[in-house]
Amino acid sequence: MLDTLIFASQIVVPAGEGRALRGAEMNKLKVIDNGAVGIKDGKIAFVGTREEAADLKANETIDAEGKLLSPGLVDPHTHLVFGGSREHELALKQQGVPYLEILAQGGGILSTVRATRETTEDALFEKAMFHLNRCLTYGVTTMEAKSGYGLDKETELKQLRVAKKLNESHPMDLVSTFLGAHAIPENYKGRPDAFLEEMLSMLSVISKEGLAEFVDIFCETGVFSVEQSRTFLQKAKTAGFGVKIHADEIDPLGGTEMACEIGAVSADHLVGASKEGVRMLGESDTIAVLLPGTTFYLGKDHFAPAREMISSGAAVALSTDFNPGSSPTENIQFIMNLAALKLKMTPEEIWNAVTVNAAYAIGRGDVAGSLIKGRNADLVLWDVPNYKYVPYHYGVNHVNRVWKNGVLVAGKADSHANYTLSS
Ligand code: IZC
Ligand code: ZN
Repeated sequence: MLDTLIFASQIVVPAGEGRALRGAEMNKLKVIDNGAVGIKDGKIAFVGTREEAADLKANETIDAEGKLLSPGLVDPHTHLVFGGSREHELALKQQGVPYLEILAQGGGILSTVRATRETTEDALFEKAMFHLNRCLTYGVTTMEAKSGYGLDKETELKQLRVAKKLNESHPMDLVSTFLGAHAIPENYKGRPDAFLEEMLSMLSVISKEGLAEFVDIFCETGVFSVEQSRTFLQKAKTAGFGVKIHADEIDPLGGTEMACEIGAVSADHLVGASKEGVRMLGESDTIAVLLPGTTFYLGKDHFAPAREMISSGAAVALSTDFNPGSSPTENIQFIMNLAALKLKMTPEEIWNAVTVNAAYAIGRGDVAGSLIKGRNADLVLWDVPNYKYVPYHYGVNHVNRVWKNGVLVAGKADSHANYTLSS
């Protein structure tokens, strides 16, 4: 006897074969028309067609005729825990002041650092919880959360502890990344190497308290150079962490190549990745995490070369980059729209990029991002007739209901339950 059996007009079943999908594989997406998914004890217990499910019995049966069912989405790059907000910077942006100039003047990331230092752990927890709930309503059931708004030991640990507590108390699975190397704080101005040493000295306590799995760095003009980033990440790797990098987001410094050379789990942004960087991505296991929402919000016309990356054989994932400065949005569906319009990715590539590949980008490919018997029953029911519809109809939330580990966590059992979009 199953706990729940859900019938839907179409089911998205990304392959989860033990690694991320790369190159031309990304354009293949298994879908089951008129399918069914069974849940037992919080795990996927059945995936197949309506006919194959005919004899199955369940305590609860949901007939979602006209709707799409998919795995819970995975958002692999967010700056979830922060104090304050930066709406005052929008006017500066409109006047043409560049992102890195705002940072150089002590604003941007440093403005959020001041606010985060001033916010209590409890208040940070409540604020992040608010955003986390919103992410869930957009269909995300697993996501990454970075620190990086402390830039001192006390506040970095405060952020990481908030993420840990959220992971323990919220249905979302949160994967934690230490981004102490996010900017150079005022008291270390002109002494980036000394600051990086200070952040490295935190790794033992982070490791001991289980506060992060990954270490990340912002490799950018005026922040950390490629060589500083390489040394820093290599030390983090030696200390047992998986490593990630904010690379070639604004200026093309060559962080993409370095990420491939040191075996980073992911290299993120990559807007300015060189031809050589793109070629190397195609030959390495480093996953390219693209964040078109950030490029859009920074008002740039040039987006990451996703097509070249996929042609070179790279594995591409997509993410919101949710943060209070360069990408204030929890809406991963809008990122799917931008991936279609600005990165020219196909609907199949986009679905693989927000499920299986995003899961591998944060070390969760074995439990999330696919619909395979035995995996976590993380599911999204969509008010759309087919998978191509989500990247197409933009700016709204298409989610009807979300299940995490088999439990309904967003949407209501009766919300739009009988509503189907007529074709
Ligand atoms: O707060 O501006 N790029 N870090 C690197 C960010 C964007 C987040 C922010
Ligand atoms: Zn980021």
